[in-house]
Amino acid sequence: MQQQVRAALFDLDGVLVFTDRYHCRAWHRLAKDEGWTFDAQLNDRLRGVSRLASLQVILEHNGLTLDAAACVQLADRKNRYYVESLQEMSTADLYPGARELLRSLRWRGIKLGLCSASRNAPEVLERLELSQWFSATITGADIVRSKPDPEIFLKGAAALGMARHNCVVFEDAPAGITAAKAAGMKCIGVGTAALLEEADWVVTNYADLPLDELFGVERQSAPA
Ligand code: B16
Ligand code: MG
Repeated sequence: MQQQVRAALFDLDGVLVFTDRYHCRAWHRLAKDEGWTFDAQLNDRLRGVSRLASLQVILEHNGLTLDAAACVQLADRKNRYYVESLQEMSTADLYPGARELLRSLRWRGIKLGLCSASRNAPEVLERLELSQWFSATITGADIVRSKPDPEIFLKGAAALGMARHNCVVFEDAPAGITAAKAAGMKCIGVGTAALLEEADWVVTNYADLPLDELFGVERQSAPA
């Protein structure tokens, strides 16, 4: 793998930043408005799932079926609640060691891409001053098929001018790992091994990653 890896494709929520608590709060507020049941366990099922698909999971859990126009309105309202909370987001929400990992990979000459289902990903990256590290950003707005479809990672690789076998994906959601494997890429699962069986490696602490072994030691210029 050492010779081949030239690019890393990062998921956002749960990999670089803990936006899940803000998503959870926004869904919870919408559920309260509407008199629906919503809890932390249900929120766990929404990791890496697109906005409208997340709404479907919540509706199903509540035994509800709504027409497409009503779903769009509800999803828009949840998004307004989420966007409001971006003001509160700070470096305290960063995954520990994430910024250091990005710096270290760039220092090794590894190209970086962001591949997140979140249409708000560019704003989150700006807010946390992470945009500078990424040469390409692909979001839910750029794809037709959500993870576990490989589309988002294939687009990320293409945007970086990389072949699939040159890319390694960092993902926290089982559907994202399935997507990475379907794209023909190596995958580092971020979280607990039991949930991320399909991943090639699993890590909880980025400081434990054997970077020389995985990415080589080549040094090139990186932003300050
Ligand atoms: P938005 P990721 C995902 O981010 C979140 O995990 C998921 O909870 C959210 O519903 C999805 O983005 C869409 O986000 O409503 O902002 O477009 O894990 O793919 O980085
Ligand atoms: Mg994620």
